[in-house]
Amino acid sequence: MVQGCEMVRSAPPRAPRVSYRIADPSTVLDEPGTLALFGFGAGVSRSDDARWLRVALESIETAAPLEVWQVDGPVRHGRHEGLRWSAGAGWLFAVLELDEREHGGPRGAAQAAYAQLSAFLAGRSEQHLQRIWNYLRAINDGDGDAERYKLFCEGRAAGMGRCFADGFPAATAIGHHLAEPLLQVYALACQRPGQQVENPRQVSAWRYPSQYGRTPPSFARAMALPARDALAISGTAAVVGHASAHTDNLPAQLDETLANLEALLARAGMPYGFDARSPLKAYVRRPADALPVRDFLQRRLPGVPVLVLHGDICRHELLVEIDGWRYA
Ligand code: 3EB
Repeated sequence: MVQGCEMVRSAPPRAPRVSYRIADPSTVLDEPGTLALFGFGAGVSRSDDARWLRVALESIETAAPLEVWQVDGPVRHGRHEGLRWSAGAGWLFAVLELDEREHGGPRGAAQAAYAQLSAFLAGRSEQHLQRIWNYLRAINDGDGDAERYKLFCEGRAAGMGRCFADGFPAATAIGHHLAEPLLQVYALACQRPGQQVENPRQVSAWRYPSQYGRTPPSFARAMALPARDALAISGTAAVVGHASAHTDNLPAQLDETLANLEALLARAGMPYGFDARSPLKAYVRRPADALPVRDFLQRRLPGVPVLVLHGDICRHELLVEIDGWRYA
């Protein structure tokens, strides 16, 4: 038998566990295996720990939980030219926060963020991007191709470079309401590639016609993580084919969004429905929709952890978007 030079391949790393917890941030950061920790809105505390991110979206809960990502081994963390990162057990978390004013607007900021992330990943063993979140201010401002979301899509495509060699990651892009034009981009990458999953009810985003922007959005509908033990689900809304459905009709948009989520689970070979280990986030454009959305989800997905956040969806006619995780 020829002894090849191929490296011995161990099993792909087990998916990070994602959960919502009411806890003290420093206690969670001290737990072994904490890869990343998120607080939501202006009220949360500050920390210099590279794994801590204050997300620029307000929660509708008065005492919002933290979101915790934990892996099966020790975690190291650091900083690299404005990027913050942590790594352990085959996984990498990276976050960038850019001021658009230093990059000439949303296009330049997105391009800089994706170029920096791409360059950083290229030097890491965990270079397979699985999942990415993007939060930018006033996402629907501007008309036609000058809408800020569309400029963001152009900059993202220009900056992404090699980190998309495996195909696009699963993603979310949501508008925040801070006064400052802050672009937050954070990502989960792994030593091994995942598998993109598309939705049979929807046109793939990168094939959207040009009415949605000169540069189509670059994301996959979901990513099956390398060990096939979890599905990372992109922001999912009432989009059927490439069209927005049920303009201004919240209950109908919620029904359509759930149908899209169920179709995605089926295509990925995941068990039907969601459970207590499958945390979801619902982003609502109008604060008054937050309680109806939470009630709808409690009724239709009983026992599923849901965090409802105030955020604008990238098409002005969409009122709600849902993303999250499904564990096998
Ligand atoms: C959609 O289906 C809704 O630009 O990264 C969802 C998830 C949406 C991610 C992105 C956009 C993005 O087209 C919008």
